[in-house]
Amino acid sequence: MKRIKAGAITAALLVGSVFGVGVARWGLGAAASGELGKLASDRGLSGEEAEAALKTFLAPGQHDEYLMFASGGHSGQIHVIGVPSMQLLKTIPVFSTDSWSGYGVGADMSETIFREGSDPEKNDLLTWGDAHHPALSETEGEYDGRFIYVNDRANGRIGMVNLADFKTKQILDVPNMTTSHGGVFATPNTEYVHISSMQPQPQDGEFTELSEYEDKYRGVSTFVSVDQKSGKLDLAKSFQIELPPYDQDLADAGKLGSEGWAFINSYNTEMATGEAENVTLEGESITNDFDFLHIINWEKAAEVVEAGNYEMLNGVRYIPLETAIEEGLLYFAPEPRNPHGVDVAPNGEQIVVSGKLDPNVTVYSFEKIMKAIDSEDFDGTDPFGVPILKFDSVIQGQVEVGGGPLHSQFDDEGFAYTSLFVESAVAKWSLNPLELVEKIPIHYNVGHLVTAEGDTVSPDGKYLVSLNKWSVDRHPVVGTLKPQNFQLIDLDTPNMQLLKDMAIGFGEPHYTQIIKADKLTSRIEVYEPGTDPLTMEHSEWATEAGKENIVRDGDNLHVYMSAMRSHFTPDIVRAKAGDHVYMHVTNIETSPDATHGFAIPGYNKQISLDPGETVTVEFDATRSGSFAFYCTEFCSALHLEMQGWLLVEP
Ligand code: RUQ
Ligand code: CUA
Repeated sequence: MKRIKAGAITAALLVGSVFGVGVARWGLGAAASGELGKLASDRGLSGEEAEAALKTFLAPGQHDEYLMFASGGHSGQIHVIGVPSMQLLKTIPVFSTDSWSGYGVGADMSETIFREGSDPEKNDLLTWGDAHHPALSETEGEYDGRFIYVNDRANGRIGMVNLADFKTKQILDVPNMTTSHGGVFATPNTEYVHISSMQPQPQDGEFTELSEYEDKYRGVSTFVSVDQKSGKLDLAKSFQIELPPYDQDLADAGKLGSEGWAFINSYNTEMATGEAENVTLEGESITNDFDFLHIINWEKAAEVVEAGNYEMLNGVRYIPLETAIEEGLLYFAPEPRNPHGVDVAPNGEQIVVSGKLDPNVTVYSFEKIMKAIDSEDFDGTDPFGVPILKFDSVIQGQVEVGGGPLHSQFDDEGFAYTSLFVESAVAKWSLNPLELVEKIPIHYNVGHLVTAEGDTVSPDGKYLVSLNKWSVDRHPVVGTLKPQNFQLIDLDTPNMQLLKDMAIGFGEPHYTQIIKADKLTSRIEVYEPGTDPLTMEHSEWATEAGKENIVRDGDNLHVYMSAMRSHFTPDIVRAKAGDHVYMHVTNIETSPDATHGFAIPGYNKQISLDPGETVTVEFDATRSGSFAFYCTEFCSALHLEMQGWLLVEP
C-alpha cells in the first residue's frame, strides 16, 4: 500500500522548483513564477492555498495515511473518510437501511440485526438511529483496528462493526435507558464499551407522571462487555450503575494512571421537567451555578458485581445507587454549569471539562481527585447521597479559551485543542502550564473536533478535523438544507493552517475518530467460500459450484443458488403462491471486488454478495406472477445477461 509520506510532499515541492516556482517561498508572499506559479495565480490561489493543495492531493493510486470514521448522525451510518485527502471511501450502514449493500432490505443477515436490535417490549421495529459517538477498539490505550462501536442517541443502543470486513454485526438495545449521549467509549483494553443515558427514565419502564421525576426517574451508566474474538457485545456479562435523575452528558474513560475510572458530565441537576410554572425547562435547567462531574470506579464496580452485590433489572446486572455509594463507586465533583464535553488527556492525569455557557475549560487533576476521595474531603452530598468533592481541592485550574467551548482533543506535544461553537474557532492551549496558545477561525459553528489518534494514550496530532455544523457560504447552494462542513487543519505548521473544506451532504456527523490506516491489519478482501458475514463462519446454507439445488419441504422452498460472472445457478425458480421461499445465494467468486447483487422486483428484496459471501433472502411468495430477478452490480461485460426468473404459480 502506498501512503502519503513527507517524502512525497518534498517530491512535489521539488517538481515545483524544477519549474522554477520556489513553492516554499509562496507562503512568504514572493511572486510565484514558472508553470505551477502561473497555474496557481490563474486559479487565484495564494501561496498558502497552493501549499495546502499539495499537502492534501493524492496522486492517482496513492492512499491516505489515515482513515477517519465519522458518525452519520440521524442518517444512522458511519462514514469512512481518507485523511488528508478528505475523500469519502465508504458508508457503513449501522442503524439505517441501505439498498446498495442490501442492509435491511433483503438480506436475512441485516434483518436479523434489526430484529435483535429492537426489543419488541419497548420498541417498534427500529430501522433508523442517531449515530453520535464512534469508538474504535483499543489495546493498552491505543486504537487496535479490530472493531468500531457507535451509540444510537435516540434509542440508547450500540452498533458494532467488525473492521475485518467493515460490516455491522450487531445492534444491542441497552435496557433501562432510551436516549444516550455518554459514549460510546471503549475502556483502554476494550473490556467494556460504555454508554450512559441522557434523559432519565422511569426504571420500571411504565408511564410515570413527571411529578414523580425525583422518585422514579433515573439515569444509568452501562458497561457493556465485549467478546474479544468476535467483538460482539454480551449483555449477560455487562453491568449498569443507577444514577440520579440528572441529564448525563458526554463521557470518557480514564487511561494510564486513571485506568479503571470513567467520567461523565451532567446538566439539569435542577431536575427541571418543564412542569414548573413561569419557567421553561431550559430556563430552569441553567439555574444552578454548578452541575456534577460523575466520577465512576468501573473496575471496582466490576468486582462488586462479581461478588454478587447487584440486582437483575431487565436482563442486566444492576447496581442500585445506594450500593454504588456504599461501595465507593460513585463521586461527584462540581463543574461550572451546563458543561458539555469531558475529555481525558493522553497522560490520564488531566480531565478537561468544557464550559458551553462559560468561556473556560476546567482542568481536573486525577491525583487530586484520588487524594480528596481518600481523605473524604467532601462538601456534603447531593440529594441522593452521592458525596461531592470540593471544587478547589480537585481542579488544577482553568483556561479562558473563548465563546462556547464544547470538546477537546490532544496532540503529541502537550497541547489541547478545544472547539468553540459560539465563536466559530478552535483554540489551542497548553496542558502545562495551562495557557492559551492560539486560535484559528473555522466556518462555522464547530461541534466536535478530532486529532489523529486523538483519544489514545499517544496521539499523533498532525491533523485536526473541525466538524462544523453550518457551512453558510462555503459550498454551492444545493437546496434549503445545506451540507455540513468538515475542515482539515494542519497541526505541524508553526501556526495552525486550514488545508481543506469537505462538504458533508450525507448526514449530520457528530464525532469521528482518526486511525493510522496501516493499523487496520485484520482487513480481509475475500471471504472464505460460503461465509455468513453475520457470524464470520461457514454458513450451513452455502453452496458450491455444481451442488446448486432446490429443495421443497412442505410449503418451505429452499433454493441453494450460486452467483458467478455472469449467471445465477439455477436461473429459474418455480414456487407456488403461499410458499415460504428461502433463497440461499452464495457468491462463488474468489477474486477481490467481484461483487454481485440479487434483486427481486415486487418483493422489495435486494442483496449484495461480496466474493465468498452467502446470504439468505427469506420471504412469503404472496403474489403470483413472473418476476425477473437480476444482478444489480455491474460485474462483467455480460452483467445484463446475469438474470433469471422467479415464477410464482397461482
Ligand atoms: S455532541 S449533540 Cu457529541 Cu457535542 Cu451529540
Ligand atoms: Cu453479477 Cu452483474
